[in-house]
Amino acid sequence: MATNKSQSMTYSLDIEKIRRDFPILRREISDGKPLVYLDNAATSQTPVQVIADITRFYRDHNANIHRGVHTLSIEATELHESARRKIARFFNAPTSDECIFTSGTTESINLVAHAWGRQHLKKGDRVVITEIEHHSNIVPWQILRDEVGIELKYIPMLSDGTLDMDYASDLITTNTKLVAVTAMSNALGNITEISAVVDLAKKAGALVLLDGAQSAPHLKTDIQQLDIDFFACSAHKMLGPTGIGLLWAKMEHLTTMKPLMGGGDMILTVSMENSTWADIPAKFEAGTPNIAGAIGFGAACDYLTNVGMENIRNHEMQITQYAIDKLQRIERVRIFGPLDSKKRGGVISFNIEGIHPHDVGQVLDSDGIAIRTGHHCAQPIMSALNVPATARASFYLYNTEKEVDKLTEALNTVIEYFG
Ligand code: 7TS
Repeated sequence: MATNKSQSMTYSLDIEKIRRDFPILRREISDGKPLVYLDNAATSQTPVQVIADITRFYRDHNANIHRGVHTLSIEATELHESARRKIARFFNAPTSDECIFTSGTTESINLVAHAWGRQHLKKGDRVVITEIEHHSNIVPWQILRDEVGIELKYIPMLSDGTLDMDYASDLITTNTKLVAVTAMSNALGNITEISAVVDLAKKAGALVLLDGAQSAPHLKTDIQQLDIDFFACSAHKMLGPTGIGLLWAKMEHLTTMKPLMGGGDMILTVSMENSTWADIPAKFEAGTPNIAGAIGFGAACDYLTNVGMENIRNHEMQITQYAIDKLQRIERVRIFGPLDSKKRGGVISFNIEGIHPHDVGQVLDSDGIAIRTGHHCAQPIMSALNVPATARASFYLYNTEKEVDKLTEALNTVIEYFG
């Protein structure tokens, strides 16, 4: 699966071997066209190793966790908690107790906004986000603003989608309590200069939340090195199943946060009058969790570790640059975001002058090519670019230059077809 078995001088991954782990990549679409899956920023595909671990859980170990003395429950609990430890290791979290399972990035950010925000923020406190956020890192803060009266400010983007850091330094003042930013834009692919944001936040005494939904699958993430306070990501974008994600937070914050949901598994004692809370992380995980999902998330982390995050990043930079160079040669194509693949992940948003992105997406689908079109849940970016929507191709470890060739050939057909 891993390195040194190059198909060519330029690849550091054995892509054909990796592709064999993903049965869906053998699918055919629209009367026998091989699937070209370029919608990885929306969700990634799942390797057999992850599917096998989920299946094995249901076949051999299925039981509820943390509550049984019987063998299956003990096994299920151990598998669930061992997944938590794997995930902590993958992100270099100081302890797995700080890793809260959520349903995904959206729930993780909402948990911070409501469980931490309501507890610690008051009228007039400032929360700084950016113009390039996904809606899930905008809307929870707007809800909190309307409830509590916090000031919500946005770091604007420059014309290439990078953040205006001069503006940011004026915005991040001493009444700023939290800076919440995406590590990588899902609509443009830009990689945020996290250390610059963290420096400004620390100087102002503010905490930092990093939305890692797009970065975690593609860039090595070392939570301790990043020196942040909260980190959110989703398993389904990093080869894992849907409906499971991570909120990591420093223990000092988790200790002061009230639980958002009450119920089974999150209590120590319950009387008719009141209740006391279980230890962290259980305090934030009310109810029967997504046990199979957590196990699949752990298996996805194992898979990515075996391939090597640096190999994945190198492959994606190469394929993204190849795609940018080819797309630039098509006359009516406009690419958004930086043109240097070192400054972005494997996401390319583009438009073809005079043709609606939805039409582009539909014609590509008839060729078996899956891309996403629309506002990508990042409407402020669309407003800043003054476009209603873009077409977006997004790559992952199993995509090939041949697939990029198919994309550009199909785009030429789209242009011929619509004129
Ligand atoms: N943050 C970013 C940067 C994202 O790209 C997404 C999902 C989310 C948060 C929310 O993740 P979820 O797993 O909770 O839904 N992004 C996309 C996308 O670009 N296309 O579909 C989902």
